[in-house]
Amino acid sequence: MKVELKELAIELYNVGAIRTGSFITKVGLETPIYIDLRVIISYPQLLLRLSKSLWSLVDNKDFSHVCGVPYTALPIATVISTESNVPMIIRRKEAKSYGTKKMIEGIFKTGDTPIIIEDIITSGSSIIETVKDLQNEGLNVTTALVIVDREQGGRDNLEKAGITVKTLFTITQLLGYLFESSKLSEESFKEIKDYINAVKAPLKVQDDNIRLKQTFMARANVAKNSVTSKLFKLMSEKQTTLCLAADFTVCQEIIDLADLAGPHIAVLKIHVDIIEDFDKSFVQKIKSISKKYNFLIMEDRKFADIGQVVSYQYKKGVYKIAEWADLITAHPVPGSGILQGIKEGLNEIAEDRGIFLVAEMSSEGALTTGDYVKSAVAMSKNSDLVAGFVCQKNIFTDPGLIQLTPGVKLTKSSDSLGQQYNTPQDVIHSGGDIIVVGRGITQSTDKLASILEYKKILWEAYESRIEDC
Ligand code: S5P
Repeated sequence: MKVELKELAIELYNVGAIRTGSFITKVGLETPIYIDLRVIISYPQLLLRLSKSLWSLVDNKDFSHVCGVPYTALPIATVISTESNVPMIIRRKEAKSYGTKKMIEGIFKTGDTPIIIEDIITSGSSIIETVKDLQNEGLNVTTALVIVDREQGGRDNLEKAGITVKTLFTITQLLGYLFESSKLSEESFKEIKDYINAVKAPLKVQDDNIRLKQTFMARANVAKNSVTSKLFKLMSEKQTTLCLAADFTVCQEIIDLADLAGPHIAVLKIHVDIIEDFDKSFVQKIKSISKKYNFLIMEDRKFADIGQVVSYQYKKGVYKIAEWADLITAHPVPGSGILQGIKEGLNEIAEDRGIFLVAEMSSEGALTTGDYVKSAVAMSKNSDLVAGFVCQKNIFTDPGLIQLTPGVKLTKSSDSLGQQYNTPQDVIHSGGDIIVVGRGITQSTDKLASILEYKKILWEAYESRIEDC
């Protein structure tokens, strides 16, 4: 085995899967060794040898499935599956946004016992996430096979989570083989060894649910943006997570609804550009109702242009949104310039303002999936104006940001133009903090009764979420 491992290490080095020098990692740290096993799909014989060696690490091969962790380990899992005739399942990187929304592809049943295949472990978090999703489907996971252990605490984290880890190489062994076969000079061998020793401190696995466990009051203290903080506090005081979408086209109807709903809502959300009789007095009236009942006003403008134009759209034109809307929505699609444009639009505004980035949409077939969602979350990191995200599920961890979720009615349903509705309980448990309800209330014959009903159901779901977690 040792000879085979040494040969494999050399081969991996020769094909460029292991490189030495100076590299910057995903999280911005400098590293003298870089391992990227994606390249092995270009070398079928190496892929086969690696897969066979990995599979030989388990004596008792009594597993129901092999489950590859996307993407690098998928071809390895496929080879193991075809060579050993053990069926395969795949855990998706994100749930499908259409159809079944399932996380696991392939055929399986409750009680099945898959083994996980992964290329590299650092903190072990991607295996832990995979295990959680498999367990949610009733599968029983005990073992993971890994090609390289970076020796940064992943093994311990996984063992604490009840997963036995078998690895083909530790990074120290890999390095040793390369040194023995003169692929590394003594100097770089030493440098990399020192680096490995220095970074051996175990990494903690991030708890993606931390935000869901905390109360709004606690989160008010960690919010970077002052409107967000104010919003958390008023939600807590008024015991409401309700954002009412007053999508009326006549000013008076919005004003009447705001007066009726004011004591029970956290946010009144409008689309000012659908109003047919807009004038400045509307803004004054709605502002005074919001002060009287302590709720915030959101203009759901969904800005989406280059920074320069957005700064005009925000502060100029007929509506002068920057002057009165506590909160606005913006699409991340133009890139971070949109946040700068909005900031520019606030040059002469003294009040605090916040932006909700539309990371996911509720409508059927929305293109807001995958990397787009991740980039939207990443974009918020450098802006103190971002109050949170408009999204459908738990896509971020920062407890100081707010998840605003639209597409809500008492029963799961849809409209004829692509809107999709989930229930209040479902959206709160999917991470929703503020919940947007529009026609569920505005089309009701007794609006006040509806407002109170949504408010109560949503608040109870929030209380059960913080208790459950
Ligand atoms: O993805 C989204 C984002 C938003 S802000 N889906 C949405 O429906 N919205 C808004 O929420 C939409 O613009 C509308 O004002 C409200 C939903 O209204 P409803 O009548 O369907 O509840």
